[in-house]
Amino acid sequence: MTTSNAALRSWVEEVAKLTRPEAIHWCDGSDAEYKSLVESMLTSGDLVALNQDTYPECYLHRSDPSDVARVEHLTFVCTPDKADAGPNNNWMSPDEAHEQMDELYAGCMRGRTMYVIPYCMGPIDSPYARCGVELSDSPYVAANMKLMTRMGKPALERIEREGKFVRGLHSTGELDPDRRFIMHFPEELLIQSYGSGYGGNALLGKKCHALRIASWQARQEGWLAEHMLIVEIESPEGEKHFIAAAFPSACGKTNLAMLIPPESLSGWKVRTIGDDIAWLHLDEDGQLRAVNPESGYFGVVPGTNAKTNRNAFDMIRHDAIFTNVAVTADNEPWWEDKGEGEPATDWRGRPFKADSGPAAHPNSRFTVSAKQNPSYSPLADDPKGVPISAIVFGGRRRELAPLVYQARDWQHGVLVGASVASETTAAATGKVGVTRRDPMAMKPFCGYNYGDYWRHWLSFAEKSDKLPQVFHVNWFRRGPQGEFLWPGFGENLRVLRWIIDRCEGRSGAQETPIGHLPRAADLDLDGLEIASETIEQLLSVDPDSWQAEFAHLEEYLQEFGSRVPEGLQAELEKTAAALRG
Ligand code: GTP
Ligand code: SPV
Ligand code: MN
Repeated sequence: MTTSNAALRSWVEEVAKLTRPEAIHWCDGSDAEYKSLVESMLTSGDLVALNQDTYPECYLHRSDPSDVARVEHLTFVCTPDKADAGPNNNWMSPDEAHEQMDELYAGCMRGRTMYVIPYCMGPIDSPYARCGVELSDSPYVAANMKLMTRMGKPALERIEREGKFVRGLHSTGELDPDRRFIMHFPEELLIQSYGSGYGGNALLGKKCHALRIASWQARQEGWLAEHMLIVEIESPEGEKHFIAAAFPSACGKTNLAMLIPPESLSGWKVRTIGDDIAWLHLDEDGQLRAVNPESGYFGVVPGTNAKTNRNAFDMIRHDAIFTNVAVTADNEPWWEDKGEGEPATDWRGRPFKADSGPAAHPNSRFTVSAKQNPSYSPLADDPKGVPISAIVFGGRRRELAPLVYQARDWQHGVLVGASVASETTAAATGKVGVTRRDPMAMKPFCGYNYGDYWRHWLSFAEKSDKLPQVFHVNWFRRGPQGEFLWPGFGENLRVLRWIIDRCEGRSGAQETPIGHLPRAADLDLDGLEIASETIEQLLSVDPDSWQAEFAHLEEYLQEFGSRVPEGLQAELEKTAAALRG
């Protein structure tokens, strides 16, 4: 196979000359092709078959133990001017990065097959969708891209029609952490990744293209590329709302997008549009609309069980790739908080020992097609996207941030987004549980200077008077014993309900310096067993702690110097003054 697009043809030739693959395979995205990729990985040992009676077409991939998460310290944005990447990114000059990468790529695919993987991010016939081509020597990448994106022939045909695509070059290399880099060249619409086979480092359509490169393009073109789930909520009366929510990695997006209503709210219906990324555009009426560029999920496995997320639990019972989970004596996948079975072998394939850490890696993942989700919304394929009523930011904060609050207006909402901070998780290498600033949950993914990004966010107020309401949530407040104060998961619908009612002007709130908070009476807590003191605690704002938080935020914003927009600074000063009373 080849293509009528000359730029693609010559790029493939040029890369092959540099990397010297033994064979080149153009992916057509067919089911037969997926099957043969799986077969070849079963032969090579890249995949292990799980119990085919209880988990049909499910496979396990054990990655190199040094290669289990995103590597933020090895991820770079390579712009000619360092200030354009901003203090929020690692930077290298494009010349230096190219030289370094060319050296790594030289001959790196010898004896291997290079897969040419054309993909489309977004519904294939959507004006908002964008295409890319990933060249990779990993069959695991090719198989995952089939599950996660609209991959193959239709994508290539769109590229041939439009002539435009983002280029992504990936090689697994030696999996040596000292020879590992994830490079972005936004001005060349180019991504180069070497030395890792893990999700966000290697599946280049996802974080590299749909967030880092796309956020750069979105700023130039007047839209937003965000680390957001998109969820559809239908009331018992048939009223529909769509909410987009940005939480940092492993902070609850997949779970919220697949929520199952608690019994007392059983007339409500919740459907998933997306679980990780949203591309947001204003339509001709000034309505913000969202598409999910992906068509599959690369989700956190630990914690998934019949009570927390029944939809996901059922979804990963067939046709799924598991990465770095444990295995039971019956050859079923196993993970912490699965709620059934017990591990025989840990994620590294060693006999499980209770005293040598968790059986499944804390960042073990599943890959499945979105079509397998019992709560899948067909609107995920709507080329127009869905109209967004509310934007919700959130983080993992054991203290301080209340269960929910609402921003006063768009400008304040941008400050609320910019003030997101969260405890780090196993999704990226490094220490877990350290609170860090993570504006809009985009710290690892914003492909340009955060100062310019906040300015771009603020500019939407000039373009529309119908922007969504903005909120902040925190499902992760803890009590003295480290227990979660809020039950979370399905019960989060109670908070979404208040959010929707606020958008419709139907529910009450109290004004505080940080924004509008519900009183306990404003939340539907019917059928929920929770002490009233706990609710009070979840809905309290402590001025002293918030003053300290704002001092910290102000210090953080200073890192961005004159790139911080005046509107954001003014909003910060307004809240800080209100907190001082
Ligand atoms: P990425 O895929 O890394 O972007 O993560 P995500 O934001 O989609 O996170 P996900 O929904 O996979 O949740 C991560 C972890 O948080 C899982 O172990 C969940 O079980 C847990 N979690 C999700 N929602 C809640 C909640 O409402 N309360 C509590 N306590 N834990 C939650
Ligand atoms: C995240 O880390 O936010 C993920 C997983 O969604 S990855 O694809 O590795 O980025
Ligand atoms: Mn994510």
